[in-house]
Amino acid sequence: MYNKNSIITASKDATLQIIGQMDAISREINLEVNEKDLFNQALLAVKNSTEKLNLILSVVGVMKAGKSTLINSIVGNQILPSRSTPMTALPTYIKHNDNCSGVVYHFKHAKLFSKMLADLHGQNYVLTHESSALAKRLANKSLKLDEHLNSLCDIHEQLEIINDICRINITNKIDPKAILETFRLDEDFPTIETCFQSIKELKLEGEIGNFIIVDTPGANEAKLPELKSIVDKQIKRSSALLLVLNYTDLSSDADSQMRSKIVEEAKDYQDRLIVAVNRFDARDKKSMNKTETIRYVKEELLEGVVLDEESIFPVSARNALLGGQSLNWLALQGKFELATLQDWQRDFLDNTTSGEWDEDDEDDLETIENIEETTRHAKKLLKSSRIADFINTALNRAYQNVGPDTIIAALGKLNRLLDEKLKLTLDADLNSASKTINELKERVVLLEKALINLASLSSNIDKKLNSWAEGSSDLVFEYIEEQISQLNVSIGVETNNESVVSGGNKRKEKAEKEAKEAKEKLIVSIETKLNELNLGIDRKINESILSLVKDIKIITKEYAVEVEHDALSGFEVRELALDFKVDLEEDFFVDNNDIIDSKQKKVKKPREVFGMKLDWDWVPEFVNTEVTETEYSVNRDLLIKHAKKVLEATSKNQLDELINLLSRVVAEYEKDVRSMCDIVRNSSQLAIDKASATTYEQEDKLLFLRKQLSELAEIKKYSKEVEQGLYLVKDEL
Ligand SMILES: Nc1nc2c(ncn2[C@@H]2O[C@H](COP(=O)(O)OP(=O)(O)O)[C@@H](O)[C@H]2O)c(=O)[nH]1
Ligand SMILES: [Mg+2]
Repeated sequence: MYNKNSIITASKDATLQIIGQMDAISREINLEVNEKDLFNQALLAVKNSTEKLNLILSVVGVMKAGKSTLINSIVGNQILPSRSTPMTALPTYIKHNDNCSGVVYHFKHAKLFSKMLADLHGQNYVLTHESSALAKRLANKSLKLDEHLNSLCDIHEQLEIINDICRINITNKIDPKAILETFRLDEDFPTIETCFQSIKELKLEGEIGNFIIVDTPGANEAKLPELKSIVDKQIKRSSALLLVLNYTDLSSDADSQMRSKIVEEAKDYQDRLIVAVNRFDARDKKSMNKTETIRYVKEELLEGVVLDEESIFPVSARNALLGGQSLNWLALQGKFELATLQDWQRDFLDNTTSGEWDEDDEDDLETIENIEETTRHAKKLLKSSRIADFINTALNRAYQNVGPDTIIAALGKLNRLLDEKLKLTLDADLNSASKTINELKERVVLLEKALINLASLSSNIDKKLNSWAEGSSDLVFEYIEEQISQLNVSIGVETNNESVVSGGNKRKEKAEKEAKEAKEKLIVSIETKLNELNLGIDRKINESILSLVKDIKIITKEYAVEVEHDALSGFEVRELALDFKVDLEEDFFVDNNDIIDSKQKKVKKPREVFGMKLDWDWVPEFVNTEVTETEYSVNRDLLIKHAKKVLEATSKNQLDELINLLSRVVAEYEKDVRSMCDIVRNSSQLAIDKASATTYEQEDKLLFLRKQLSELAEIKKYSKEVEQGLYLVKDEL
């Protein structure tokens, strides 16, 4: 045999332990600031209700459904004002206390509200309702609100003031945040403690925990969004719900809005939802009877909610209250006195006489005197209200289940927090952690590939430069050979051939003179051609160098772009690589001032090509001198051979110098390329190191998150077990 209380106590401890674990996990994961706040608030609320084992039965329903009246009838006293104008803005807590003979009110934030009241007074705030309690306080400069009160009259006055201050504060945007932050937990709301008549009569034994009924403003009553959110949060915190529907207006729009909200939240309440169909006294023969009403509510109005017919009660809160109060009064005071007749007593008398009670009527006055008759009426009214059935089954059940239900509700809420906040966030964290790792790993692979590419780029450039250096002297020779073999200079003296053959000495002399002049002309022409050739060599080498440089720049740039795009995004290599410059162009362009005009033939200015001097003095040797020939011509083969020989013999050093110079430039260029490559390599290495470090970090995080997730699964399993144990306790009751 197990003991109910010990199981509840153990479950309570287990639940608190779960709360502790969830709190610890929530600190370690990436909940957004806002989410974290909501989570902590929700967790704290569950913790509070579990620690105190508070069963919070929130009474919800549209304005004027009869919520306050129903609560009053449960308490057996007009503990709540039932107002004709919608005034309630905040939930009011009414706590059952077996040992309380009267009423005890406490409000934790009385000081804060006194200050707000004083502020309103300081601003000379003008109220539209001059008769309101707040207006009177402002007029009397009575600005202190009490933390504790014992008279219903004072309590109602303070509740009205607190509600009005909230409304004014929010409407006038004085400090709505302060209001929102004040009402976060159950203990923040004004609470009235009293002994619930109906519960006292149940004479229950062995229950653990507190039974608290909360009067909430109707869904259509707390119009300001800030107030609505306070009420919504309070309802979410409650461990059981009492939905009050209005029998006379069962299918109204406002009601249906409320109901769809209930349907939505029903999964949180399971067997902790009770429905009262109030104003059942308005039933006539044509309207739905009890059974039909219950069916209608279950099958039509609350379709989709897990709810048994035993949890739906057509009642008349007003008749219950009138009947109950009258019986109390008659038992304690004897009879109603005309001189001290209270409003509710008039209502009761009205009711007993079908609304025609008239104090000036002798007969009606007699009914007051007749205690037996009045008592009979009161009993009849109470009976017709069907409140006894409601209280006996519904409240009895709720009250006895304060302990288990509070913990079950807490567990339900914890499970929801677990699924909706912790697990979701953990899953997201886990996802992003493994995604980051994969991205980093991919990047490392790309970087390694980039480094391999860099090595091949480097050696490619090396090869290009070497082969260019090797080929450059051949290039010069080939060019000279090509140009000279195409040399076709023919300045003939052939026009004089006939006279040379037939003429005498004088003619011969003249012919020789002409031949000499022609030869000199030819030499000048050849020199001019050779000078052009010289320039051609310049250009040729320039072009060759430029295209080499361009080539190298292009492949280097391509490499840099590829590396940047694939592997180094976010690193600084890109700029360095793309800004990489070789200033070869200017050094190697031909200086136009160097061109020798053919008219300056006497000036044998040696041409310098990259430091190599080409002297054309030897040119005349290769012009034919035979005057008998038909034309003077150049022996090209000989010229080429000689040019090569001369170049090889006399200009070997200069050519070497040229190659040296080019090599130096190439080396210079290579140095630049290498330094760029070094930068790329270093940055790549840096990125790899960084990525690897981050990967380790992320892997640690991943491991941690996996552990947390499995812990959550354990908690969930554990809470299910606790819950099952509690249902066992409930079944035993
Ligand atoms: N006929 C009838 N009137 C009721 C009943 N319950 C409440 N009322 C009246 O309906 C009005 C609003 O009731 P109240 O409890 O303030 O509704 P609340 O806004 O839901 O709190 C009051 O005038 C009550 O007297 C009932 O069962 N039958
Ligand atoms: Mg009310």
